[in-house]
Amino acid sequence: MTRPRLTELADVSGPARLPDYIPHDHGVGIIHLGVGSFHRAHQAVMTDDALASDGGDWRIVGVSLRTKDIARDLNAQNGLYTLLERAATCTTARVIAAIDHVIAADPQATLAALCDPAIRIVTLTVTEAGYGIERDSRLPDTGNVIVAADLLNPANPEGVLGLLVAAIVRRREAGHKPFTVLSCDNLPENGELLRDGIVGFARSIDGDELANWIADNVPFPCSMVDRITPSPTSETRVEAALQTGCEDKATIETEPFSQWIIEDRFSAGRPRWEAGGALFVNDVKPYERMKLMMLNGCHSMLAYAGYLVGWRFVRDVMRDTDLSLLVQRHFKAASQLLQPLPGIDFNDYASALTDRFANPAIAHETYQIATDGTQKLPQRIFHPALEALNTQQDIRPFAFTAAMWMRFCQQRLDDGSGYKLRDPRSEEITTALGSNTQDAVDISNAFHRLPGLIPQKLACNDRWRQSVDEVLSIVLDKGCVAAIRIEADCLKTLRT
Ligand code: CS2
Repeated sequence: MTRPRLTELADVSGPARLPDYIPHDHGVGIIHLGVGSFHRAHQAVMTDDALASDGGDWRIVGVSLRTKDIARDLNAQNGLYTLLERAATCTTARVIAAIDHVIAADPQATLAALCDPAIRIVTLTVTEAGYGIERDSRLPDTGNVIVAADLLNPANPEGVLGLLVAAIVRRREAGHKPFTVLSCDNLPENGELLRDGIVGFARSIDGDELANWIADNVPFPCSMVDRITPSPTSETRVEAALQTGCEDKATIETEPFSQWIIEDRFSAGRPRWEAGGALFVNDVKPYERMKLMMLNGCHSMLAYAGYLVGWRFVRDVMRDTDLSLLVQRHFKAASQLLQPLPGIDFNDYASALTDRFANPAIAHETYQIATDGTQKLPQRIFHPALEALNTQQDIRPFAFTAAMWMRFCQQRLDDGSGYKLRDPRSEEITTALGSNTQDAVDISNAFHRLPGLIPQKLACNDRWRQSVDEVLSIVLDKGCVAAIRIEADCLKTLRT
């Protein structure tokens, strides 16, 4: 049966819920860099709720910095798409109309849009690797090809830092109010990190005056975002067609849970995102630490270990009795590093995470989470491990994750089948590993020597090194299944 393409709300004929507002009655006010599935399952949805409840000119201009596919699919649908929310027992659908249009891999058009005085907020989900900021110095990463090119030619930027600085400069010259820059990526102190990168970029191209002006005039609130969003599949499209009666090439699926915690510092207003459940606080850091260390840290652990023993989805890992014990161990170790947070019980948080990870309707691939380990593990595993060492807490769950990641970087399963390491530093890792495939200490040394990755104090600590090397040698000698069994058995013995 041929169905019409989803292009107008009037096309929808199924049970999907429609927006409670008329999209074209609202102008744009936000530019979002990185219109992937996560943005469409999270911020765009809360913006849709805010438009419905409070109106305002807050529709979103999406920017896809590198690829053209999402822009092509969404623009062909006037920005409309179906959001499927998959709970364990039922799936519901709604059509989202918050996105006005998407700019596809076009830096000049992006810069022009960023300079539009109607734009009052710039939000970002460009992944941990997409910022081009060196984590230790918090300065622009001159080893990043795009950042280096933008520093040489700041009038024609292509990367995040270059585009934002050029837009801030042009708006200032034109007498337009600065926009607020709101990072929505899983990075610690994401707003402050981005501010430091931007200010550093401005100082490099134009000296202290511009850098100080930005620091004084452009707000960079931090935010914590949370919604588990697997990559859409052909089944997502089939379900969207049932729910809308339309063909939807931009549909996505996600879990029912959604959380956004934001510092309320905006230069020129904001949508009333509270209508979609956003929480505004003075300081996001404690929430961010909780989420990065408990949810994301545990995700990385179960993704590497799970993938290595053949579990394709997170929900499969949660049914593995040994791994599910290690999941609980990780939650506990991470939560012991957190300061109490009023209104939040970390045991309840862990148990809610357990249910979310186990959701049978969510097909979240371990391989998806295993991507970009060098960008994710510092905040999820290495810095927490250092904190655990400094406070005499349990380091083993972090060492176990590090060892599993190192084994994953070898790009082969125990049965010899291969897969691709998706990481911006994959070539460096492969070179560092060389032909060594069996000596745990040598392999661990190679990883610990990678510049700017594992904090020096951790890399030099004997307890940490022994723990990582021990797990890695068991994994290499006995195989991944056995290593996980041994780890879980030790835990059971400790408990009895
Ligand atoms: C995951 C996150 O891919 C990953 O690394 O840990 O994308 C995670 O699903 C989200 O942060 C959940 O909010």
